[in-house]
Amino acid sequence: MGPHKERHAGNVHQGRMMTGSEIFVRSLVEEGVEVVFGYPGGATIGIYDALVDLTDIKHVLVRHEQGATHAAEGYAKATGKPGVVLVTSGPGGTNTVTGIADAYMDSIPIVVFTGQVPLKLIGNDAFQEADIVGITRPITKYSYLVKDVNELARIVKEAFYIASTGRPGPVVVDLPKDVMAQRTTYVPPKAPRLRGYSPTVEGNHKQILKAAELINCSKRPVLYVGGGVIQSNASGELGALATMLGCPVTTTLHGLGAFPESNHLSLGMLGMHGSWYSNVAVHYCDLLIAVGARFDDRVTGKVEAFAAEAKKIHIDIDPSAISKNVAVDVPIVGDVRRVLKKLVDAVQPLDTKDWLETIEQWKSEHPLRFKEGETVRAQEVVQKLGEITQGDAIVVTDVGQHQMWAAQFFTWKHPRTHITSGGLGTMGFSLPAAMGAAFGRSDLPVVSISGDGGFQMNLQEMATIAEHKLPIKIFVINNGFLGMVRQWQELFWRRRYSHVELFNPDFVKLADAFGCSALRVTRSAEVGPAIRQAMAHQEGPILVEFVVEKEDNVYPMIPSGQTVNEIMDNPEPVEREMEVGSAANQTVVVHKGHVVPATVEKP
Ligand SMILES: Cc1ncc(C[n+]2csc(CCOP(=O)(O)OP(=O)(O)O)c2C)c(N)n1
Ligand SMILES: [Mg+2]
Repeated sequence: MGPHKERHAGNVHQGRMMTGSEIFVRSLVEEGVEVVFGYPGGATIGIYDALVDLTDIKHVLVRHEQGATHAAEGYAKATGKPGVVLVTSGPGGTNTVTGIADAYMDSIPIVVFTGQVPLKLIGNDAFQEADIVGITRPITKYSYLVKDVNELARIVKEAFYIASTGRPGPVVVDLPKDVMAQRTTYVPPKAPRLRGYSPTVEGNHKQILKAAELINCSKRPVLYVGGGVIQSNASGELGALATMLGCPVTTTLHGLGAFPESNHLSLGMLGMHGSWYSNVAVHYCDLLIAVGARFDDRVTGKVEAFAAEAKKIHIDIDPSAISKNVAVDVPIVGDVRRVLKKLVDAVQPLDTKDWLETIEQWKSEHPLRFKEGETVRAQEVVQKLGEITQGDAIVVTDVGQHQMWAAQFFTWKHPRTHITSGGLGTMGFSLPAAMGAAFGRSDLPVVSISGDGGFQMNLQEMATIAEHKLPIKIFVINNGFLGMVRQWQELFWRRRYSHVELFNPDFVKLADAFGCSALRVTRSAEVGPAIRQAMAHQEGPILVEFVVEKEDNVYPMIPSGQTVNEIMDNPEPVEREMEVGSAANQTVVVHKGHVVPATVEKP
């Protein structure tokens, strides 16, 4: 029984005969579900009937099932609780596939309930039949086809348990129409005990001691932090370890927010579009402590060359993530938070003064940068948003150049405030995911940032957002291009642009049609005032279209599959005064793109 056992699902009570649909709804209430993102149809009409009298759970009628899955993901990321989706059979199910794959790649706990044709019709090419369990098998953590109403309550409980424990992920539960119409008595299910599934949460003591030994003799350590730190609510423990060691911290795209970027130990994001100094620091570190991260290829580039000389510790809840891409010296399987807690007790403060000075020097010589002019640049939109909100906002980005600029130029401060599609890179993610986040959290403003391309992939959810008067700030970064693809064509395909220029609608008029306030920004001077106006707007959503430089590029960039030696830094000059401190004698020679720090002895 969950914490909500005192709650009742409408007029449904234990003891009497109930339909599968009533048991289903009751089970959701028992799980403490607050919001369901759904879309009805023939196969789920009985379930929708059971929702009519339900007051404990809010059902949000999305405008497309893909929107429902991304909304569930946004809700889960912002709250830490599983997101719930309810769709009909056939096309209802297939429309959820992208969102399920997205949740699988980014380890997001969602439970997707799909209607199904009656059991006896399965396999008959029945109307609106699709084998959703088969279709989603490679992209789910687990899936169920419910064949007996007496198993329904147990299966729902297990589905939530599997989605949200261990390495989280999506679970699909397929609900045949006839099973949902059968009657039985509701028996509260016991706590799940599943053969072959018991995630290791406590890290192995000996391994933790081995890791501590490596840490205690390191001179140039780097903490490489992924989304697992946020998923396990371990930011406090991470901060304690970094501070105690004086160890610089770099995060992946999904790790943003796990460690405050205002801290001098922060290196910001690493990887293909990470900061110059984070990638160089990882290259020259003598110890890499990977925490809740998976050595994704967008982070490592050419794996053999990634922190090649460094000892490596890898802490992760998922044993299959260990040494999958990069072999490590000390693996620790367990819940990141519990492991970090023990590790803090086993290590000693390090003398990293020289290492941090070298890094400061790199930061001053190769900062993330852009030049402001008369026209608008996406970087400045994000940077001003960070300044105006002081980092106190949930920012949900889409996929493309604007996503990378947001990662780079917003000063990330809190966990669960950066939400994006990282693993799958799903355009169209931001708007529905922001909607899900806004249903889950009202303590912080929610800002959706999309490109002009991705925004058009799920813009139907504008209707849902307007209907519920969600005060989401919808920023559309309009560069008139599928910018990220254009950048690759410019840099690696001799600027032969192929189908990347966009013919766009009038975004302001479009917002108006949905009953959403809107404004357009075309000059740099208007950026700050427009953001302030949007942040102050409380009566429902507001869309701001930022018409930005058409052909701007994201830098630094390590081309796909290459090494830090091939890093392309921003051609724009460094304008800031160089800080001259005790590290003044250290020079970093960048020569034909090769990085040679003169004073760091090679490990
Ligand atoms: C569903 C989907 N289709 C195609 C892509 C490939 N893709 C990655 S970024 C990108 C361009 C995105 O353009 P836009 O939304 O305008 O953002 P910008 O890069 O211009 O900021 C494309 C087409 C993708 N990631 N997702
Ligand atoms: Mg664009």
